[in-house]
Amino acid sequence: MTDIQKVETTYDESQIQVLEGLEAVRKRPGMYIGSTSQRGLHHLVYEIVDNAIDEALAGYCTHIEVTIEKDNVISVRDNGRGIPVGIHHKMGISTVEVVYTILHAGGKFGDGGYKVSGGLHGVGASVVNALSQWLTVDVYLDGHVHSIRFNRGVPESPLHITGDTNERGTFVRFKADDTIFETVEYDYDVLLGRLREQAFLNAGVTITFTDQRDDENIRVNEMCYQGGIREFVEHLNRNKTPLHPEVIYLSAQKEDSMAEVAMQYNDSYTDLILSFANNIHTTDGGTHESGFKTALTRTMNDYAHKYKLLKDDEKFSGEDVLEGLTAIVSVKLTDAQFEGQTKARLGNTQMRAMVSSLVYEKLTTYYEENPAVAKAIIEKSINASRAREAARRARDVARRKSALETASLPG
Ligand code: TSJ
Repeated sequence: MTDIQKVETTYDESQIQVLEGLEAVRKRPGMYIGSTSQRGLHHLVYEIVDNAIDEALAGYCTHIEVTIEKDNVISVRDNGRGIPVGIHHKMGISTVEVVYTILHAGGKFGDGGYKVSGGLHGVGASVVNALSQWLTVDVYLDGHVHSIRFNRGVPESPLHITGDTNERGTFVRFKADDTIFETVEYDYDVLLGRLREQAFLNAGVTITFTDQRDDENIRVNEMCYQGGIREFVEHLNRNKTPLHPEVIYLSAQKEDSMAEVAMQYNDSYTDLILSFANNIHTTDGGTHESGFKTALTRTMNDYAHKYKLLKDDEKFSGEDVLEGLTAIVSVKLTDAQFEGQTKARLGNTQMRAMVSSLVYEKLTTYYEENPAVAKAIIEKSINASRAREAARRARDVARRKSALETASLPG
């Protein structure tokens, strides 16, 4: 068999796999993007942007442009290396086609495992492609523009050169399939919130987000945060009164994982703790978040006892030390395991230990070096603790009183 025949054979077999894969996504879209509501629609944008973010994390891309064009067409452009345009050695088709047509194992809502940063590119690109009426990719690489267009996931033709360029990067445009989604109308503010969050989580990356749908009201937001999650906390506390001027920032790195925490107390009575694993918001927390809370409570108790701010027999509860706290806990790791119904809780046990020792060790040092900050924070927790104690006593009194009244009722 000649080489050419071999390639063609592979192509035919993979074509069948491809069509079956795309069909599976179109049949049960909810499995891959959660739902076909506007929320699922927004997921398409996140999936594509995540790929550009990965390129930024790998250190090759500094700028990502996201645009809602007229007629709710989405375009995403990065200035990274460009998806490789060569023929994929196993599949016998261009890597771009592989990325867009082969389902990668384990969608986020499928069976768990999510590969991120530096690993496989295009985890969700094929899903977006399958759920788009049409999708185009232009790769700017080696002086040429390499282009391909898909209709409901099926390529019109192989990747081919359509022009010359001095630029580098990847440009993706797509129109969501209105036969699948309940609506194909994007909400700018919802997407803006998520893109801003990504800009905070990936310090130094510029994300430009534009809405061109209404000529009379074109919106543009350019976001780049050198301070990363420190600026995220400042942003969340923007309408509050901080108890200490600086956001506390703690970070640690191990072989193939990293953890960072940014925190600042304000004079309110509520807490806001957002946790992320591989840039994914873990709304149900998990090991990283619980490691943070445990270590925070322990650090505060140890410090307060050491400086006699609490009596030996008194101690802060977890709730006491959270009052007025705004914090971001962000971890990056290979092979993140997402658990629970919504896959929004991190399960990797090593992150509990990593975050808790990071916080215990570095926050203790921070308090020792910044006693004025420590004092302001401890005072806040003491007040929370006293208020809780007073409320408990008032409840007890009320209960006893009502028990007495019940006992003395006639009959
Ligand atoms: F996946 C995707 F198609 F959705 C997509 C990928 C969408 C967008 C907007 C950007 C990208 C993307 C992929 N940007 N940059 C890359 N980079 C690579 O795929 C790439 C390039 C070179 C090398 C290498 O090892 O030389 C490795 C990778 C992963």
